[in-house]
Parts: sequence; structure tokens; C-alpha cells
Amino acid sequence: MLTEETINLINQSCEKQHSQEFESLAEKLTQEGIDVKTLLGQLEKFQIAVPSWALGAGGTRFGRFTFGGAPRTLLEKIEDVGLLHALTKNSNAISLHIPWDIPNDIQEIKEAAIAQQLRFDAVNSNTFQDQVNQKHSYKYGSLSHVDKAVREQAIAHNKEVVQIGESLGSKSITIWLADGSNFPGQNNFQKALYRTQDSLQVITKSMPKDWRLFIEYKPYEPNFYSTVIQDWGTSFLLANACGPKAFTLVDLGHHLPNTNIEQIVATLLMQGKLGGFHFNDSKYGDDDLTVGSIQPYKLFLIFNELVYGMATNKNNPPLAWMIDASHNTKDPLEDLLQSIDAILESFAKALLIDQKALHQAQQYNDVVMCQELLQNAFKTDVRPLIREMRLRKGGALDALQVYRETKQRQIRIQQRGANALSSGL
Ligand SMILES: [Mn+2]
Repeated sequence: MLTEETINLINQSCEKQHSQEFESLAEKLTQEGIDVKTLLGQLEKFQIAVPSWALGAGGTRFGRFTFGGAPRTLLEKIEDVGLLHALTKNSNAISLHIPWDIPNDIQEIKEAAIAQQLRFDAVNSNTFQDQVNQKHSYKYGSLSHVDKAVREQAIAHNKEVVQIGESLGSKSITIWLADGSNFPGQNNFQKALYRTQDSLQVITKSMPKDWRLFIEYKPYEPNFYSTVIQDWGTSFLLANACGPKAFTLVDLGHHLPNTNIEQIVATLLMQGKLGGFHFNDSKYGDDDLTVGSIQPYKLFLIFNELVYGMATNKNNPPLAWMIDASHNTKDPLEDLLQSIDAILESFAKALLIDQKALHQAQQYNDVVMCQELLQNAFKTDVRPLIREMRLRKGGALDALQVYRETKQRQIRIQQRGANALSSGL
């Protein structure tokens, strides 16, 4: 296990340079009327969940290349998220996927998470695959299936996932449906949507009072002609039909090219129906690439709406943040460290936007000033702020450097083997 002493020791090599950079940024921000202490507190509070399936090699339908040392068990997955949190201080939760992560010994798993200062975020159900010994197949759908027996099996699975989540202290479930059709005429759109609504209502009704249901949407894949929950509007409609426990979940990769995601975020926040976020980045579709690697400005614009909405729309509950990425060419843990940094940077930059001045510029239709205000914030190098927050919390000034210098991947290969495979896809 990586100790705080080791992290401190490596921090020392770049502490002097960091102090200079932080002091100069803090001075600049203070002059602009920004309270740096408050800002550091906001960054510290921002915690992102890591899904258990992002810790191993993702692969594509064409193949999977191993990185070595992938976590073989739930305990090892908790260990890996614990490492990310020890380094960044911004990833204090793990999101489980059932049945890939069914815990054998609940107490043991809970204690392991506590030892790593982790909690359990939303649990995820799986009706996009058939499991061994499963009575009915999901080949033609699950919650939307034409056969009631299949729908009931899928509903029972979701109820079981909630139960497992409850035993671990989780408070929400995310449902992503692969249901849809590959060919025109295959599905009756209205009936499929109606059946889905009915199934989701049964699940929501059975959930504990303090639980939340997140309904994810996606325009295509694995079905290529239609998807039952294809867009935010459909998810929003279903969330409304399921009542106050249900919310829409936005996955950045689940949109058609050039969709204005920040506007979707704004609308959902205004309606008090934005439940959570799945971060990733993409060039073409659901590419599941490292957050901020392709379109960092887009991410910043989304955070602009999030920051405004979280302050303005008190009817919207606190949001659940998660990284939903897949790693084909990078060490998954290094990829996640980059993603955590990208999220924090976008959040920090959005916090720098002078909301009062922006409001005024909007009122006067000063389009040029509106852009200036956004881009001034975007162009600020906020990394010293994030480093300072981590330094004060006992984290790493440079998480990637500490990860590499302490040979975390090599240690894992030694302990778990070069061909260790993570459960999942
Ligand atoms: Mn997702």
C-alpha cells in the first residue's frame, strides 16, 4: 500500500516550484475578488466515483489487449480505487456493477472500503447480457421485452441490485438499457416505451424512500436502428413518470455528434431532474476516451452550466459524478488519473467565471464580453489550485509522477500476474 510518507517524500522534489506557482495564482485571483480559500474548499469537496469496470482493459469488439495486474476480485478493485483516492483525494467512491461485482462477504467488502476511505456510489444493473443459468434471454430486450416473463426477470434483477447496494450503503441505482431494435419494423416504438415505463415504475416503487433511480439514455449501440431510451427527452419523460425518486443521467458519450450537451444540462437542472453524470470524451460516438482528451472546452462549457445550476436550482438534488471510460491503449489507472485531473480542472475553471459580470453582459447583449468572460476563465491555468488542495490533504502534487515512481503497475503485475483479467466485458 502506498503510504502518505512516500507521497510526501516525492512531493518534496517539486514543492518549491509549486509554492511559487500557487502564490502567484492566488495573488492574481485575490486581486480579481476571488476567495481562494473557498475555491480550495469547493475543489476538496468534489468527489468522483470510479466504476469497477474501468480498472481493467476495456477492449473493443475486435479484441482486448492486457495491461497486466488487472484487479481480479472486488477487493482488488477497491484497492485500486483506494490508490487513486490516496493520490488525488478526489475519488472517494466506487461504483459497482452487478453481477460482475457481487460481494460474497458484505462485511469484508465494507471494511475494505472503509480502510481505503471509500464509499459505495450508485450500483449498476446489467440486462444487456445473458448470465449463466438465466431462464430468459435478453436478446430482444429486457425491461421493454414483449414477453412479460422476461420483463419480470429483468425487474427482479434490478430489485436484487438495489438490495445488494443497500447492504453496502449505496443510495442509488443507474439503469442503462440496451433495449432497442436493429431493423425498422422490429419494434412497436409506442408499446416498447410504454412497457419500459411500466417496468421502471415497478422498480422505483420498490426502492427505499431515500434511494434515487438514474435513467441513462443513448441514441444507438448495441442496437443500431432504434434505442428505447434514445435521448434526454425520453429519459426525462420516464423520470417524470416514475416520480420524485427518478432522475435523468447524462453520459457525455451518449449523444449524436455536435449535440449541445451543456444546454441539456441546463434544462434538466432547471427542472430539478438531473441525477448524475458519466464523464468521458469522444471524437465520433461513445468512444469512452479519457475525460478532456478531445474537447476540453466543451467540458468546461458543461461545467459552466453545472456550476450555475448547482447554485441556482436548489430543487435539484446533489449530483452523482462518475467516470465512465474504457481503456484500450493506456494503463487504466493512469487514464483515470488523467480523467480525474481533467474534471477537476474544468470544474475549477468554471468556478472562476465571474457570474455577476456574465449576467450583466448578457443583459446588455454584449456578446463579445460574454465570450471574453468565459474564455478568461478557461485560459487560466488552475493546476496550482488543485495541487495545493491535494498537498494540504496529504495527496500527491503530481499524481501520475508518484504512480510511476512508486511502480504501482509493476507491483500489481507481480502480485496479480501479467495475464490477470478483470471481471466485466
Ligand atoms: Mn455510462
